[in-house]
Amino acid sequence: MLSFFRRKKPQSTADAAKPGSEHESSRAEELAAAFPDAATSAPPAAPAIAHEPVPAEVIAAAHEVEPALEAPSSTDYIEPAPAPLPAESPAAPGKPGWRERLRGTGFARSLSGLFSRHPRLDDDLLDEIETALITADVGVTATSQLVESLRKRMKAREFADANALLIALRADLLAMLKPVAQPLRIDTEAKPFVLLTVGVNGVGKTTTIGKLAKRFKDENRPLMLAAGDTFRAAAVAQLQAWGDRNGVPVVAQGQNADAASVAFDALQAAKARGTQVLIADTAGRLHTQQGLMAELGKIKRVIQKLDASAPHEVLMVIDGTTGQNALSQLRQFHAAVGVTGLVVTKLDGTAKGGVVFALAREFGIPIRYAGIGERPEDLRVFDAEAFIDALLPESLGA
Ligand SMILES: Nc1nc2c(ncn2[C@@H]2O[C@H](COP(=O)(O)OP(=O)(O)O)[C@@H](O)[C@H]2O)c(=O)[nH]1
Ligand SMILES: [Mg+2]
Repeated sequence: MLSFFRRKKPQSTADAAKPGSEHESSRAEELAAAFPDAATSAPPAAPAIAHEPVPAEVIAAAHEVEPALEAPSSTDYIEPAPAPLPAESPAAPGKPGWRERLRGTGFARSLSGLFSRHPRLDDDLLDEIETALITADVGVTATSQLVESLRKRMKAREFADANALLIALRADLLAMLKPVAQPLRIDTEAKPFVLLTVGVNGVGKTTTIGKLAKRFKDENRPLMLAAGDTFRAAAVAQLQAWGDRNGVPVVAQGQNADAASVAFDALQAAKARGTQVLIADTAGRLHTQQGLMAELGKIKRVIQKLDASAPHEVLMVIDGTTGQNALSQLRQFHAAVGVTGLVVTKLDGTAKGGVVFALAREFGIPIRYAGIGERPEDLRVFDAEAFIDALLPESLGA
């Protein structure tokens, strides 16, 4: 395990920069120990010792038209790392499958009994389907479209029986999800590939980062995590625990640090070490909290001071139990930072599941992963077929 915690934030920039200040004396050694390969990969202009861990002008300038940034200063991470723990064995494939995990969703439950109660192909069956879809959060517009199309086809005698209608419904639902089932591709040209996670409180951002850390680690990708949720000390510790478990370094400044500066420091560190992927956590915020939403924009701009192409993925985590409110969340976050991918979590348990269709239909933003449990292997690459099959098995109509 390798971890870096900032010892104590200097009181002021002036203090930090004071030659011979307590912050300066041992930094060169600490830095060398923490980043053994930094000397070869850091840009030559970059000073080896940090005098100003958080370039305030960078953050300030991020709000305006920005001047060119000086070569980045480095950080003052300390605490020599204990020996790395061996990574856990790779996530076993084929763990409890989608169908087993999604059985409890509102979608699966409301549709499972429907075809056996209404084996006849008639308007009642369509009405029941309509109610079930709306109840499962598919949304009124999407549901009406689906049901009206089925009704037309039924009147045109396209379906021989209820089972044929079920097959058509499955195909229509699949067609809604296919375009958004686009897995995340790590561009290894980006050094590092910066993944910024966003979303409201409690949706599963930190847990998802932990699961991703395990996944990337198993893929032998050098990676680093940034503890950008500085609102709660527990949030930093939570990320740190995931880092420890997977032998992944975590860059943190502790509670109440400036989230943008954590991201900036982490990106600097990741660049210096030749890290392939950097995942930044952020504090949860309500999409209605304008100040906090603006802070996300600031994090993004500060990151872009070091790499104009970053973040390479803005991954929004959405709680699958949220229902239609997920749509307004995504709208606001997208407006603030430009969401490029989604993770829908908690699809095990009591989620209705239908919100996935509503999101796909309204935004067309790629859905990268689905969270179907709390263990590391429960973050699955979003698979439209597996998802439909779990919610609406073909066997329902048999
Ligand atoms: N059942 C289930 N729980 C999850 C999933 N993802 C996250 N959680 C739980 O949701 C809670 C909040 O997660 P956390 O990562 O702290 O949310 P954050 O505030 O967005 O960082 C924790 O108890 C997680 O274990 C999931 O896919 N399924
Ligand atoms: Mg969190």
